[in-house]
Amino acid sequence: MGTTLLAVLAVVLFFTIIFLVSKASEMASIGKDADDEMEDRSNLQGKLLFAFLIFGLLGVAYTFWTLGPRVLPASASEHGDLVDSMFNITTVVVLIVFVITHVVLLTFAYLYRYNRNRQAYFFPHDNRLEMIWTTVPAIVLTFLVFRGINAWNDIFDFEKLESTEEVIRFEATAKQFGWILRYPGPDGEFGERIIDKEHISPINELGVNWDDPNSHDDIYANELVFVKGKVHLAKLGAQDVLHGFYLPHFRVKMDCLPGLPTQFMFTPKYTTEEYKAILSEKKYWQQIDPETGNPKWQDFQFELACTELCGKSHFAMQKVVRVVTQEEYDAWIQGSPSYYNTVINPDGAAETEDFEEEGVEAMDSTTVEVLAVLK
Ligand SMILES: [Cu+2]
Repeated sequence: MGTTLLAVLAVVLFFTIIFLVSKASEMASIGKDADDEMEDRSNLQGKLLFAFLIFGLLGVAYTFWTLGPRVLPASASEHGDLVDSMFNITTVVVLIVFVITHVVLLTFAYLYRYNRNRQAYFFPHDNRLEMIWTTVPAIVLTFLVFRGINAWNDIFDFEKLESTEEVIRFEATAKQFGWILRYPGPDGEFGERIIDKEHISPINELGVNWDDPNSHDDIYANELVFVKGKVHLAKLGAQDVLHGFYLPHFRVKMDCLPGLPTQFMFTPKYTTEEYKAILSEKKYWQQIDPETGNPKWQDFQFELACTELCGKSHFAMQKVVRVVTQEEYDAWIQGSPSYYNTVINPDGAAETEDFEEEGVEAMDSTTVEVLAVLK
């Protein structure tokens, strides 16, 4: 509150000074001829614009200096380095253009301010200049766009999935306000979903067909667990409005749309522990967090967030993401009870404990029988 008041006072003071200076110069010009007056004003404006340039550039440098360490740390996924390199190239190109144009604009305003002894040079058109400032941006932008298209094609090349043996698949369904995260369980197959009134209910929000034996070991997780070095395929959807599936550290961002499934493929590069070790070497992350008393890197966790302003509790759409080794992942899958066994059919849970070995086959033969009868 105190700082806000100070900031408001500073702004008011700044404009008052500007107003008084201009008033004073107006008073001083009384009695002078028109040329004198014009010269005085031009002088003042030229100097102010030049000062604005210097303060502005210092401000830019200051923000880079202070906010730079807060940008997202190194990419935690393989394709993320490509995204980062495009971001960096674009930032450098834009920064160079920004600095050159502003230096020229504001320095010229000062250098060529009104002077009664100087005749303005009439310079309406120049073909060479037109050519330069048309072709140079065209070439640079074409380069950026082509790099972007190549990166897009590379990141969304789903044919890669066919040549990959083990793909970790999971489903993230967004709703106001949370995520339903589903893993296919030990059998690696998702249970079928039927989106209709008969299947969707408060305890079956996804409309899973429980007659499909693949559904019986599906896990509804409270966090996302990834395996380092494995290809992951996220199947995304939404139940109400637009949401955004965002894994900032993995450079993954994809909209979740009601009625139109989307997907994203990525490969984590580090486990959470390895990533923390990387952060622990950065000065910003070594700072002590006043809330916990620990260095910032120590309590670091990857996160899933929603990036679509989807309603009043949009901010609460957050989940923890853990990246682990294959063994830890297998143990987690084995140790997580399936939704079917805990919610849909809790009484049968004991009998189907060996579901993974014999259960699937037993179920399969039942399905075959049912199908035979139906025929
Ligand atoms: Cu949302």
